[in-house]
Amino acid sequence: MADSSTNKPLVGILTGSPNDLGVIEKAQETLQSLGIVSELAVLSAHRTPEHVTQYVREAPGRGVEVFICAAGMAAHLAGAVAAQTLLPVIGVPLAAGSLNGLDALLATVQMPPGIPVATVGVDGAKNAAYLAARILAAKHPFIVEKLQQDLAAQRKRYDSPDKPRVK
Ligand code: AIR
Repeated sequence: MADSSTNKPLVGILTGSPNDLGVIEKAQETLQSLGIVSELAVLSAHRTPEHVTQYVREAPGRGVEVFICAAGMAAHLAGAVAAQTLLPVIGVPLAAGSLNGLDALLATVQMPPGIPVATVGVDGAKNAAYLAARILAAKHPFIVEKLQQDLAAQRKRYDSPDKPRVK
């Protein structure tokens, strides 16, 4: 039997600074377009580490099954969360600071063996949401349906007869 969408936040989105919100809010919008409720909090691995720990401990009780963690510069938030949970963690390196995201990409993706962070591209908030949806789809059939509809809509945009692939 297909399950129905839920009002529980299945995804917990964290970001390291209020200045990141313009990028990471796209993850929340994308999840919403797929019928997935999420919650979004500004928490820093360096500036508010105790609050990160408290958040990771309490989020599953509200329904969170996947974390998306975004940060720029020395981006340790996703790793710090992955160190404290067995739930999947998706890292979004952000283009903040003079290195334009290369620093955050390496800090997020280069995790030690045994503590994985699934890392998307720099500023890849949308793909973080799609990856979270695909992870959740293994358990929630309503998300499979939403993803199939979304993919069909994407393909339609490229397969329209007035847009030939070869000119
Ligand atoms: N940051 C915040 N705490 C730890 C890290 N790595 C990141 C934020 C932001 C960047 O540092 O995610 O992208 C700069 O933060 P701010 O608040 O100075 O703009």
